Amino acid sequence: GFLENVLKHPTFYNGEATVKFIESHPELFEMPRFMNRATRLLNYLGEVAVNGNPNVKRIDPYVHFREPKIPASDRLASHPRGTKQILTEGGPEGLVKWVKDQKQILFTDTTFRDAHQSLLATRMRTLDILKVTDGFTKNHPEIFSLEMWGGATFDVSMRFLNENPWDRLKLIREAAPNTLTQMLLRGSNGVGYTAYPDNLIERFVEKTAEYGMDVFRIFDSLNWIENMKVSIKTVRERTNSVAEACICYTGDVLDANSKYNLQYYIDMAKALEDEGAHILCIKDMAGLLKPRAATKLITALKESVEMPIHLHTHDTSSMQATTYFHAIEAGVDIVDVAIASMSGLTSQPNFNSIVACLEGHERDPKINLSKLNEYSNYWEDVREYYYPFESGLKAGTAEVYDHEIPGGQYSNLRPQATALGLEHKFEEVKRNYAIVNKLFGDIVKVTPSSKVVGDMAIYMTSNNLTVEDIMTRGESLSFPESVVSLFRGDLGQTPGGFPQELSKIILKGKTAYTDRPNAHLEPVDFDKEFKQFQIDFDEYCDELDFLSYKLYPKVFRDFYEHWLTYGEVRHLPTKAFFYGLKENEEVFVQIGKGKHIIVKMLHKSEPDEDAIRKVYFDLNGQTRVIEVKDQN
Ligand code: 3PY
Ligand code: ZN
Repeated sequence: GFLENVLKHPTFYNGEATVKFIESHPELFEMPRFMNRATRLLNYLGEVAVNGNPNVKRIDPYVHFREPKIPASDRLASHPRGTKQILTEGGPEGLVKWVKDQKQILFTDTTFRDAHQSLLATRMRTLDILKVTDGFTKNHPEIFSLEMWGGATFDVSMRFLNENPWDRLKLIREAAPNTLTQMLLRGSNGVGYTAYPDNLIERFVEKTAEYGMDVFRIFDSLNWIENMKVSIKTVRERTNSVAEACICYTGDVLDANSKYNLQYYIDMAKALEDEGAHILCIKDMAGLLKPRAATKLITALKESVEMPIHLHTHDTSSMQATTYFHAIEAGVDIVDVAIASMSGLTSQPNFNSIVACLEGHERDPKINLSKLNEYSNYWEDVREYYYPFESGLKAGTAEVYDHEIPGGQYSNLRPQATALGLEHKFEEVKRNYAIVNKLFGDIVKVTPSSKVVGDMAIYMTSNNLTVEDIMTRGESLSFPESVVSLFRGDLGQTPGGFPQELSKIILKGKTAYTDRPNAHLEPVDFDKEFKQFQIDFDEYCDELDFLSYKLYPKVFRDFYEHWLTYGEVRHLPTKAFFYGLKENEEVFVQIGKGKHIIVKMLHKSEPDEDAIRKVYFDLNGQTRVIEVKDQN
């Protein structure tokens, strides 16, 4: 430890130590912290060696990992100019003007966020992203933005990856200084599943912008603009970033009987423009926008609003590249794609193939395809490390047009049903999902409203309930808490309101409210609560940790405790993080700028009478022993 270092130091030993001693020998402080960091990582590797990673439920001994090859780039060269410089120089208005002046189609790459959220349960680690961020943005400075934060990544990174989400933001920002960063923000629900106080949302937006966020894609899970206003206003008034406001696409705009008809979209687009949105996003979270519908919708929106239009979809039906071609020909400005090996099905359409097929088109983006393919190969090999989180979906489905389940939820729903013993009833869960949607009055379904519909569909399936059962004997049923909360008004209002008869049944005499959920929440007293926070945790926990804590108190606490014992596990290579080390396997771990450790696992002992195993490591040439209780 520290004292030992001091006592052994020759100056001290010879009796010459002064008050200045410690100040002039900072390495003595460095040393124990350095050792401590390494020890904590050994604690983690010891724990995984004995008990496994608690989130890896299924290990396939036959899976073979390949070493992902990082495409070549000039590490020392500076980044070519990109969209970030356009924003810095011209502000959001300058950027908007630039977008409108471009003839070629622009791309947002979702590989760092929605692609893995929709394919791999949001489990992509910062380390694997960072290995290619610098090179990718040097090789592809023409990309409009990188969607790399927000949505489910905020809580999943703490909950399952034991990583600080703010570190991810700062590190990607640093590695991509020429490209716009982009996040998904659920309006007044922030990056959570329920409404937060307005001043917490404001502070969250300000800090996120301050630490590197350029484009805020803001939506509401019921398309209720009231829930988006605070976010849009904060981005506009307190940051230099871009407010991109969404309309969540629902139903079929070709269906004249749907309440989500062309006029609905035009009205909402104009209303968002009036709120000050810089860019309009059509957020097709379930992949319902059919090719001919795209022509109709994009053409009408281009005529109705001045803002550039950004289209987001999921390829659940396998038809969405065609939708993009129609949208591109109708004048859409930007589309969302994922790198080939991380695209398709519940993820975004295939970036590489779309680039290839646009060759010679009047809106040809002229992107270096062979380089883009190298990145696809990198991600293909990285993806293998994440096999326990694959959804197992094999092909596109036309059923999505009936059930309208968002991409991210669709890949989760089967595992969720399986966990509840409903695997054999999965067809019924999907059917009930569509039935619940109708029952609730045909609502927008996206996080968190989609979760409520999913909860209700599972509840009906597991209890063998029909709509008639609910309408006739609903008084005696206890509905999922999320359903009661939706009908109370906690997620806001839906066009046309919730069906009244059902509302009475679900609320059982409680009254619903129709104003903003945030109006019912106590504002955060930042000065007072932050002081208490630092007392409860420690003085090194900063304002960003405080925001994590306010958004997810329990998740943050668990994450913090994990960190105390196991340290910065994000430094560990992904294979070691999920599967631990085999005997005599050695890993190189970069634990800071210019600092690394080399760890080899030597051996683990049999458990003793208290079920304790000793795990022997070689750490930079010295043998270290970690004791771990065997939980098996
Ligand atoms: C999220 O809110 O995380 C989404 O991806 C919604 O589509
Ligand atoms: Zn999405």
